[in-house]
Amino acid sequence: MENNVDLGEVRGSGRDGRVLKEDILHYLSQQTGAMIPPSPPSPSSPPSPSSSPPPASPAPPPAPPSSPPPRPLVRRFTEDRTVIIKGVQKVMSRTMSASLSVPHFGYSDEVNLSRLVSLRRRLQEQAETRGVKLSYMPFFLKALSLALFEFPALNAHLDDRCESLTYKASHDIGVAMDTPNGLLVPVLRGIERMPLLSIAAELSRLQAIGTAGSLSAAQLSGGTFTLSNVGSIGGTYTHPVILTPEVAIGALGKIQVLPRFNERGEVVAAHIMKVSWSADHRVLDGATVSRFSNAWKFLLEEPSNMILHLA
Ligand code: CO6
Repeated sequence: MENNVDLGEVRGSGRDGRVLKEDILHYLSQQTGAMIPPSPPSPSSPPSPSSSPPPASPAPPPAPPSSPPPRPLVRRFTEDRTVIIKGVQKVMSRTMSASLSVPHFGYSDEVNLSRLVSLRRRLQEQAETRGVKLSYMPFFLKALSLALFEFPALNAHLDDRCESLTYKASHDIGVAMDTPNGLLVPVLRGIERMPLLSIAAELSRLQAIGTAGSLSAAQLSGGTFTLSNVGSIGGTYTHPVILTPEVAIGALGKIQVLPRFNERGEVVAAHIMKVSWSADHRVLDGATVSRFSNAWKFLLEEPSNMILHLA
């Protein structure tokens, strides 16, 4: 009653699902993000925030590195609300509904990025001295472009009636971005001609414009393939939706340190990322997408292989 808690919303851990005091403290800690001690204070001195200030307590210990960041306070609505679907959401609703009329198939694999992780660590400082933030995306994009050279059928546009497929010469890659205005997909144009640092700089530039909410219609259209790094937020496998008239899309999961066997059969800690491709089954088949995915994976698992492709 002191905290206006609806007991129906609290999961009881007592016998027959009874709600105990710990359950309420745990529930309150989830609502406020506050750290509540695991064991309740003695029953003779119940907390009474309204009548007396809480006793001074030592600062909570720092969270271990693996624990998720504290969740922001969520304001609960007490009444239904209806909002109008407009702006970016409206565009998303229209394009995604149209896209789902395309027969999609999914293909997934995992990529061992251990070598890429150490390579990026080595190159990061040099990139910074040139004023460029070098994340993993530029490597994913460069490898994508090299794999698309080998499999041009994935860098193509299909007309509405499925009568002609246009193999696009330029690799204009849409990158899904989580912005304050919602999901936007600006296009990095001609990445097949761009060195890694230029891709990194262009990505940061578009990210800044996207965050400011100033991407133009031209910057948001005309992609030939789309890549979504949703793993920078979380998740492993997903099922991305093709942005027509493109014929394929890739979504990347979170890079996780997981046990894997090395070539000597020993268990080692490896940086693993899952990738999920979706492709238009009217013009692409599983074997082609599998070979394309292998080519992309090969370049990322042994990034020195990309050197062979430098102009
Ligand atoms: N795993 C773990 N950590 C990651 C990953 C993955 N996959 N990717 C990036 N990061 C790290 C990255 O290294 C940065 O850490 P530091 O190096 O320590 O600084 C950090 O996450 C932040 O990276 P940042 O987002 O700033 O840069 P990045 O170039 O990797 O990504 C971006 C740029 C625009 C792609 C990204 O900011 C973004 O918006 N990602 C979300 C895209 C999105 O919303 N996709 C969903 C579209 S809908 O796909 C969809 C099918 C459905 C699920």
